[in-house]
Amino acid sequence: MPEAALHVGSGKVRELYALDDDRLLLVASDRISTFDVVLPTEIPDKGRVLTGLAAFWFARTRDICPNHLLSLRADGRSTECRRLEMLPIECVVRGYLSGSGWKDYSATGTVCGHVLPEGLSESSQLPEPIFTPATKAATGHDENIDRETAAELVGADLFAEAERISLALYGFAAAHARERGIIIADTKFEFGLDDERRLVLGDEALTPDSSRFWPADEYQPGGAQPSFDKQFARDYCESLGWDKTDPGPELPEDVVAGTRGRYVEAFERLAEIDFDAYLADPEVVLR
Ligand code: PZK
Repeated sequence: MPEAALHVGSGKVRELYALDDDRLLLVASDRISTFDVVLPTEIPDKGRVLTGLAAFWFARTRDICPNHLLSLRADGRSTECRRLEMLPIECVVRGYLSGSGWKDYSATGTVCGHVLPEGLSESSQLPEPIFTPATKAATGHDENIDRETAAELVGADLFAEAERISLALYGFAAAHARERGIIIADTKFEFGLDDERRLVLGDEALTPDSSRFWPADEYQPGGAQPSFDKQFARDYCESLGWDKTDPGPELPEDVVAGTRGRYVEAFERLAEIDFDAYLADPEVVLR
């Protein structure tokens, strides 16, 4: 655990500490959530996979956008990062219709003000990726907002830049992943401003916790898609008839092992680095 660092925040599965005035430590735990509930059983190394994958993307997208990464700690799950002034919007990009995007399209034919073609199905690929900002709602459930509302929240210039950069990041990562058998259906970016008011990518980006990863070889639009990483855990939870309220069920060891294997597989396919090499020296993802 971090020495002499003040705890400044908790996510469902991550913790945030202040190292000093300018630097934060983001620590990814091995906790997993399904159906919005954090389960009592951890997935060994899940936090290391997510930390390593996010650092891999940060290293490879520096030309598209600067990011908050300062260094990776030897534990493989902790990222030292620049403290930013975070924007009050979530920058979501969708290449496929799923989740709230599918829900909104089904009801209105639009998502965040984007008028979409008629006749799309659940999980359909969109004609082109769309930027669908959301607010960080206090309930924990983000709320989709239209472009005008988002532009009022951050200003028209920053909105336009966040949209352009988000679409560029998604386009790069989705193409890279698709060539390696993974569909990144959608993803959420969080940006902040540095002391010179430049837009900087923060948080954890392009991981299975901040995105929907689907196995490309099983892709079949017209219904929900299996999750690349969480499907074993979801199927097990569904098989119990659990009502999806807290507390969730303990996972048996075969489900834990299978789930861990899927996280490691996503890391190895995308980064093209052995996960054992990452554990031995996390900085391999930055080279
Ligand atoms: C920041 N969060 C969300 C993430 C949590 C909470 N570079 C930054 N500068 C300032 N603030 C943040 C970041 C980042 N990243 C991120 N909240 C504030 C969050 C993880 C765990 F508890």
